[in-house]
Amino acid sequence: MTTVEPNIDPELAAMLEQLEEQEREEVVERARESLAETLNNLKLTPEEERTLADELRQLRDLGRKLDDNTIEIAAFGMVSRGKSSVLNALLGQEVFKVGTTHGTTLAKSSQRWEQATAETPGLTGARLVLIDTPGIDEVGGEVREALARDVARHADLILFVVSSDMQRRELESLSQLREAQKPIILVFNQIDRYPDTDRDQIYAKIKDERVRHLVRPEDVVMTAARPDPYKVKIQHPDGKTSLQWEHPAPVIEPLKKRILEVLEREGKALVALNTLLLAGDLHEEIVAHKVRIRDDEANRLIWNFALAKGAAVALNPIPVADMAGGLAVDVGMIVALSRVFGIPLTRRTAAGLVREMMIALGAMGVVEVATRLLASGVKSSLAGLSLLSGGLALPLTALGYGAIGLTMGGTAATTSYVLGHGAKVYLRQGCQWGPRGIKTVIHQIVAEAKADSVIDRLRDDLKRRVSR
Ligand SMILES: Nc1nc2c(ncn2[C@@H]2O[C@H](COP(=O)(O)OP(=O)(O)OP(=O)(O)O)[C@@H](O)[C@H]2O)c(=O)[nH]1
Ligand SMILES: [Mg+2]
Repeated sequence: MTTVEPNIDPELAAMLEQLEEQEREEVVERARESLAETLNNLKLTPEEERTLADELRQLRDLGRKLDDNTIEIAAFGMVSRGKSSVLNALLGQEVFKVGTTHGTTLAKSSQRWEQATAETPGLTGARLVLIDTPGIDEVGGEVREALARDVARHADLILFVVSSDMQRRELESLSQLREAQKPIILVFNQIDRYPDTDRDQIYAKIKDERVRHLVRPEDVVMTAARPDPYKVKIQHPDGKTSLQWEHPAPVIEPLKKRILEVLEREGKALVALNTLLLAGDLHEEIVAHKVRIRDDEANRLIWNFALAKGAAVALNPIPVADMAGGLAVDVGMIVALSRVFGIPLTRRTAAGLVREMMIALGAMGVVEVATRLLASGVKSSLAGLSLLSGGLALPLTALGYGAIGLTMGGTAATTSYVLGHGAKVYLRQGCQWGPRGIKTVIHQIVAEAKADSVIDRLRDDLKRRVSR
């Protein structure tokens, strides 16, 4: 195959290339607006804001990044390939720590790269930042993946540094980064260590075989960021000779040139698009988290209401079980639930919902719901219940008042549980029963409650509560 895929997603690349200067400004503007909108539309409770503080901070940082026109360039790769050295050479200063031992760089750190923007007219007003990262093989597996994700997520341009033909792990990690749709420049560093023919062979191999499907050939660049010093014999005028260390100048210009070319052409729009992508990810995370928080809160609320109602019935079975008082509890529960979902319902609407769900429970009937859910051990006491409704006094004494109370309490609690979860589905779907319809929703909740032995758990909790 001879086709060469561009460094970033082909559609994205084509779109970037077609953008006129003015349109690029518009992309930035759109990113800014969409970010502000995202933040405004989240409508979080103070509790949710606390739990989601980290994601929110990242979203706000993104806004700042857009305003400052910050472009993040991250060095990435295995240990001792010369990541820190490459960044230092670009800066023309020893800013990042360099060392012969593997794992010299232990954490992500950054430094502004001012000179580059001053030299490149197309980048005036941009704020370039170089980011150094630890070698990916130094940190443990999970940490490494998290780091790769983090770098891939935030960086606008990645310098993937290698110092010989690529290892399998380097190829894997390069393709992972590539999936994040970020432009990557592959830096073949330490070329001073190879004789010219070897160097050219390795370069050709990397470019033509290894990464052809991942990186454009013009984005594979050779450097010698920190060439080894060598000794030279100095001939003095008096005829004596001495040995001196010679430090060859680094070879870094081709890389610098390539970075600036990429950024000059695509920089602004890239940052804007990256911001949009990242904002989208963060937004999704926040919403998913919010849904989880709300779901937990709703489940807690339903359980407590169900128990409260169950306890009231258990302690005073006959009058409360006739439902009039019981329904008020269910209505209260649904009103409370609607607040959790930020769609407050009136008591009237909530009562309507209870009625609808009771009808959907239909032939099942309240007692039957409970019977279906009950473990066989407690069925005997329910048998007593049906006798009771038949007007026989005997089972009352035979079973004992407490057992009947508990059974009726369990039944009432289970009904509330089913109604609560039904209302939760309805509210979560924006006050709709959805395509499955109310009956299916309710019957599914009953089936799930059975699978989870909800009634047993409710009865256990109820027993504890009533006997306190
Ligand atoms: N000969 C030669 N040596 C280099 C070059 N670049 C870096 N080195 C040497 O390689 C070693 C590692 O360099 P670093 O820049 O610390 O490498 P790193 O990838 O940041 O390493 P970690 O932070 O440990 O992951 C040092 O001894 C450098 O002097 C180069 O272009 N040529
Ligand atoms: Mg380093």
